[in-house]
Amino acid sequence: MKEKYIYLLTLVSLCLPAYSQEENHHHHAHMEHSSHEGHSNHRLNQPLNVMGAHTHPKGEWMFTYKYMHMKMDGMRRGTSSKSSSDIFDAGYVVSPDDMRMDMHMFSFMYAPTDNFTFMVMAEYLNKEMNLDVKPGMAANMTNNGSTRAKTESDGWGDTKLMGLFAMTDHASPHNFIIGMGLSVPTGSINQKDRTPAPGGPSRNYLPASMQLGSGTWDLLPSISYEYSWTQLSLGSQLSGIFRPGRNSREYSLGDQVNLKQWATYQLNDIISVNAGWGYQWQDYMGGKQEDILRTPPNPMLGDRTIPTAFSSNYGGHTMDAFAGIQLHGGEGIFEKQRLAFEVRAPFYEDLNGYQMETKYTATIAWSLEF
Ligand SMILES: [Cu+2]
Repeated sequence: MKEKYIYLLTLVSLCLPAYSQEENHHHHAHMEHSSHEGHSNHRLNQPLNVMGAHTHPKGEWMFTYKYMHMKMDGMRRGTSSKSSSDIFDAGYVVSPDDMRMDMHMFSFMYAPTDNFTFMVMAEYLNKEMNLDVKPGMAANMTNNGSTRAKTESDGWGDTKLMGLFAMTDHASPHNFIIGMGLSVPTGSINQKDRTPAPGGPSRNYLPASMQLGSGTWDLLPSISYEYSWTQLSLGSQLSGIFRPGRNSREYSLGDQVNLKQWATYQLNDIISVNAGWGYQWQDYMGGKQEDILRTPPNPMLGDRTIPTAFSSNYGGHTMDAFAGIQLHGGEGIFEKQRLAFEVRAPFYEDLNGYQMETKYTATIAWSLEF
């Protein structure tokens, strides 16, 4: 536990010097910048996966709809890929094979003052996971002889509330924001579907990775800094998810620390492009998932049911890269709108225990600002 907070502090201290150094140039850059009309657009250029790194001037509001598709395929242990038969050899009876998640996110931002912006976010999720069942006796005893199974869940996820404090002026090329958020457990952790089970498939609780929410009240602190020139902006954000306590099913998803760095470039009045990278650390799952079968009905089949049932198969280190393109409204009725696309894929995954590999995430978003 102590180790991870030291880790967090180190990341914070890496981010801060960048801010204090920039401060020296503040007045000069500000003079140059205030004459440039397009500047206020910059805060809408940010990559779609970066949240809470911009605020609005007093009285302004913004609505965003995002659609996200994520694909996971195959298993991994640490940094090496594993096949389903590797998972069976490790003693498991069932192995996840591939998974997809589709997410509809609705967010609303409003700025009662120049220094404070409030944000509410809701999400609707649909998840599907395909499973491989160990052939032979295991498939016969738990899955009517079939080596394939499919599970699905859908519904509303957790709702996030966020307060964003702008530490710099809106006309300034500096954009320094401190965010404090809360994730309200509105998402279900009681989703069930037909799974392989003793005596044949039956309706059972799905593992945490197939549930819609965390089940815990989570704290979402963040600190973001971005510097904008006329066309180019460079930003970085450190954020975390901290989950005190356990949920009603006696587990808690691992705490998370995220570091993201990005560059955006405004090509003309309409088009901007962005690219960046992120590092994510997530702790092991806390506690144990109650009501999930961990031991196969017959010891002859194997020692363990499925990797997702075990807390030690959650968490790890991931680094990913992302790139996006955004279309801004230009003039007329589209002036206050934005259409954005983004793709994101990991280039490094060091996962705890046995887990699915993430392949890519694609996002499309539409925003309206008033
Ligand atoms: Cu906004």
